[in-house]
Amino acid sequence: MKNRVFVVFLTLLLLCGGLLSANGKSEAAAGEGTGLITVGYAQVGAESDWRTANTESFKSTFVEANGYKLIFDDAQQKQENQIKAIRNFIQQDVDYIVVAPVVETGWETVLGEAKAAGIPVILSDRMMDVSDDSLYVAWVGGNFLKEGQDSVVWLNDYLKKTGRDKEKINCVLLQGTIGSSAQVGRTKGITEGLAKNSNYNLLAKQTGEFTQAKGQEVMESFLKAYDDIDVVFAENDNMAFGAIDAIKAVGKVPGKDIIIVSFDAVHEAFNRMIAGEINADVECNPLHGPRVAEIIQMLEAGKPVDKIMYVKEGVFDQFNAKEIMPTRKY
Ligand code: GYE
Repeated sequence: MKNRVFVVFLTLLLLCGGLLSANGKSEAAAGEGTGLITVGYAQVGAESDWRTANTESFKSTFVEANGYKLIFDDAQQKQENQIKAIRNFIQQDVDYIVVAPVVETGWETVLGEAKAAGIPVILSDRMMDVSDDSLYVAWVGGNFLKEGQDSVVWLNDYLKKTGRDKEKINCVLLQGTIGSSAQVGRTKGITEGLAKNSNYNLLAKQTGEFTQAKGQEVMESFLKAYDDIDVVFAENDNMAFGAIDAIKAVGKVPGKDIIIVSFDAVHEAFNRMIAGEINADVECNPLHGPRVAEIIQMLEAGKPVDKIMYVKEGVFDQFNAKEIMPTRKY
């Protein structure tokens, strides 16, 4: 009899446990029971080759075999979608929230909610501009201002090498998503760099939203408006690919009639440099998955982490692309 009562009691207890984990903190509870660390990643979208490589880096790092459960959200380049995703992660009581913010501003409220829920937020790739930096634990990404500055330094050297450093040089700029830190930093670096030399004339700048289609469209309008463009700065490779198509369509030769300086240095950009269509490419490394995992492991071990971590990046051009290409990982 006693045994029977005990068995019924045990069954009830197990049932209760099952019910509890089946409601409320559903997703995280699933992670909890398995000992996995649950990570919600609010990704920007799928606008570029860089972004695809970044997504792949997270998906291949945050796998069960490494002790993680990843909840991935693609915001389709919309901040409101990212805010929704973050709120979802909070509701699911994930262990960590990772955000690659579409734009820099407008995050205080939702990050405040994550903080109140006791969920650490890690920023990756793009930065946020928040008044209280205790709203996030750490940020890791590229130094966009330096990237912009490096692109003009490359152009200065190239024009000197090709004997054009005394010429008047007309430039156009295809910008990324306005208000994203990748755009803000690169635009600042480029425009300030150009302003240092009175030979440079920045004819126009406009956003191509970091996409190939929009990059092509904006370049077509630049080519209609100006018949004497010497240099295009494209704030990412996909817009440069679009610009190349636009330049070819008006019968000009990309890389020769018009110098193209781009950002990211993805695989296809190396092909284009080898073909002489892109003259130079400033590297931006998208492989942040392992970097964020390292931050999480430090936090799990109770160790302090650096608040801001810049990834070291280089500049490649049509002269060294062929030699460097085999060493590239994205
Ligand atoms: O340059 C671009 C992507 O934020 C650094 O976003 C990233 C940028 C990258 O769409 O290709």
